[in-house]
Amino acid sequence: MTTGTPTIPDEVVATVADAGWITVFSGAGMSADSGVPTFRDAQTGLWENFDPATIASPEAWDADPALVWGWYHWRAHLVRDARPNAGHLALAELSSVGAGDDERALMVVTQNVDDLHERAGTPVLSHLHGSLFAPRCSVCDTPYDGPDADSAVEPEGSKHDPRLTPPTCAVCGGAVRPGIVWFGEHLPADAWERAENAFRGADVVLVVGTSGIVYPAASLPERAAASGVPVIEINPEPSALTEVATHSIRAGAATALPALVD
Ligand code: BJW
Ligand code: ZN
Repeated sequence: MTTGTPTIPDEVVATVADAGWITVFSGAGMSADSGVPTFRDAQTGLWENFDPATIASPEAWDADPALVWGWYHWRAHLVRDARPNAGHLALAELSSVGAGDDERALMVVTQNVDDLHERAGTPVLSHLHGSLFAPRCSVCDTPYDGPDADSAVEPEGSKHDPRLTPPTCAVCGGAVRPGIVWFGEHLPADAWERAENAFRGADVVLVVGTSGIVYPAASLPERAAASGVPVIEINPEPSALTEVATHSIRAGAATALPALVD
């Protein structure tokens, strides 16, 4: 949780206020103030001995599907219990300004697999890395909407072992996998194309709460900056995208975004 109202330079406020097309590029820090651990800080509780970057891989799924399913099941419930924070709500407010007179477009391109932008009232144009709430068959790709995709089932032996056996596909009997893009997997072509278009048309890009180290996602704000689009970073810490940012606001999303919008 971050507190205090940050000072936003007048130039930044004016850039956002004057923009007809704002593209938001969000990462895990966007949801940190909702109590959702960031990707690289997610080793808490039962998961403290596991490396997220290792679990989020096709190799981990092949080696131990119950471990991977248990991890995403835990995270899906954590997100279900979380609520959008003041940063998500500020973006929803920003998207409604000018609505009806075609003056402003707000495009959200997110690396996040949660649904907190949507629950705040902002449609997400592109979920680059998939969703916690769209599991599918690992064999035939059929979407899975069975009873324990989204239920409150506790992991088996949850006191000591976070593993949970994945459900099986009703069509082919294959194991159901999370609808997530793992390291080494291609991003969905349609999500990527929508994201590229959102960056191509932007008057300003807001980079919120990302370490900026995962590609090809991080190349989107890099390319926007290279073509002269102002890039405003909101992150309490420096990131790999700081060097391409026109301005960096060193504050959390839940304090900086309301200050930027008001
Ligand atoms: C706050 C805050 C507050 C805290 N307010 N902020 C080029 C070079 C090198 C490597 C590659 C390359 N191109 C591709 C690769 C390989 C790889 C990659 O990028 N690796 C790097 C790690 C080196 N990329 C891939 O494999 C991608 N696929 C691909 O390239 O396909 C083509 C291909 C296929 C096959 C062969 C060859 C090419 C797929 C990437 C999929 C990423 N998936 C994950 C996991 C799934 C989702 C999940 O489980 O959650 O997505 S990884 C993980 O990182 C997750 C995130 O979406 C993503 C980004 O992380 P994010 O959001 O930035 O979170 P954190 O935790 O890193 O940072 C949080 C930030 O918030 C910090 O900066 C804090 O300071 C800040 N913060 N509190 C604001 N209150
Ligand atoms: Zn199947």
